[in-house]
Amino acid sequence: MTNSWKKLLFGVAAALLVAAAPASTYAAAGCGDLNNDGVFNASDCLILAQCLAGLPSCTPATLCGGAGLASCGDMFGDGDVSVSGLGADLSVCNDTVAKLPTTYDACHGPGPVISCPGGNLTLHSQDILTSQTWPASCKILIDGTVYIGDHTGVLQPVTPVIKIEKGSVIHSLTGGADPDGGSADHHDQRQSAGCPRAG
Ligand SMILES: [Ca+2]
Ligand SMILES: [Ca+2]
Repeated sequence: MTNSWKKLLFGVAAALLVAAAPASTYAAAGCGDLNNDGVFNASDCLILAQCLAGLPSCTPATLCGGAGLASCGDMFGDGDVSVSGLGADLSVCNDTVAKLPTTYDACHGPGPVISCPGGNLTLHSQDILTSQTWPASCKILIDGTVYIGDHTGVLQPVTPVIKIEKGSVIHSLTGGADPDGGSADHHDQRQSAGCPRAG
């Protein structure tokens, strides 16, 4: 068998594997679309309220098109859809329907805790494009101009939010390399300090 035939057969086999790949069991319901009708509105928030109240009309496993409550109902984006955690999700749901601002974009919660070896971290001039959490255990020195978001104003698919834990220490170095001096700036983006507001 020639190399070209081997390549051809391999290509056919690969195509068959792709064709045989199982389709997703559930169509992905959009963020907050608990009844999976293709629209996010107050009806979805009513379902969340029923779940929060523990009403039998809430059947978590059947929500979000059968994928389960957690797959589209975690509107605060903290991974918690327990009864005690649903209050934050319902708050974001109601605020989003009312077109009120929320701390985080719907279904996108606090970002990961930053790496802070030895408890000290120096941030030089940069754009922070994704959400992150600054822990109280980390002393942060800002040496330059740090933008939350793109400094040219380009909006990100998910609005970056810096969660600054209560008790955090942040210093700005005035003698930094950036000619503007040390500063923290937010460019039409959002910051949260202390406990995140749920909506
Ligand atoms: Ca819906
Ligand atoms: Ca949640």
